[in-house]
Amino acid sequence: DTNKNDKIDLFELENFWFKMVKPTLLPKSALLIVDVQNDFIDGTLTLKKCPAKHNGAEVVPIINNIIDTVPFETVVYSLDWHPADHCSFIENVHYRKIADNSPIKENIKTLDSVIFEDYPNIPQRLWPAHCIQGTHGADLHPNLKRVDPKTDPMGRSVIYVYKGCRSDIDSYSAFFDNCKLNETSLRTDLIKHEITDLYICGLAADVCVAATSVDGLGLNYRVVYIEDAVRGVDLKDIENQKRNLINNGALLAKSKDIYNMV
Ligand code: VGL
Ligand code: ZN
Repeated sequence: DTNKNDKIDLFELENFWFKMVKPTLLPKSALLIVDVQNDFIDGTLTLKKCPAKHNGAEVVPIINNIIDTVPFETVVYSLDWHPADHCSFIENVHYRKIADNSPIKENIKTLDSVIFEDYPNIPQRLWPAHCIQGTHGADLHPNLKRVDPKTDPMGRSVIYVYKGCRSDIDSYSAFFDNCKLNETSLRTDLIKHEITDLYICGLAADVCVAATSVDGLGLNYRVVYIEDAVRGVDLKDIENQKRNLINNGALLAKSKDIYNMV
């Protein structure tokens, strides 16, 4: 009878949808949590002391709530991961020669930009020593939820990406160093999971979140910037970077709306 046929059709449609159509046609989304590390929250580069006076800890419950409620395909944790002699540390500025064309040559202060004489010959902003490999300051914030792919009820995969690991060049983006000479493992890992869409949040909005978003757009990912799940260094820079992202095709969203998008 027709009733039975309807049931069979529905079963087959469902199978067809989940096994064939969804994997080939529908986007796959990753949550990309940028640098939610102790040093940016209550450590050496605490955002509380930067011009915007933001409290980085505020993103932790917001991101945890996203993790708890939204069925992303993959969750990515990026980590700023510097050797102790890293070129971005104000403490190390005298280890390297300042170039003649450096915008600032003496009385160099934290947050100033300098050009060093040798490679890579681009302005390097100087920060207090932070996120030194293996230290407590480089750990993810203790309250940030770590998705475990073995036990995750939503079956999500997890990617960790480490950046800024070489002493002679900085890396704000989780994809490339600041000269775009070297690439991290991130793009390869996203390809493995067939990710098309990136939902980006974390620290700092106008530095690593912005750089990662711009590079994601450049690699043809669809990028959603989760406005209430970021905190940054400088209010003007945060606004300028946001505008730049919109001009480059990013979407802005609030965390409460993400559930309906993934
Ligand atoms: C960052 C400054 C220096 C960031 C990293 O994660 O936004 N900011 N290194
Ligand atoms: Zn850094």
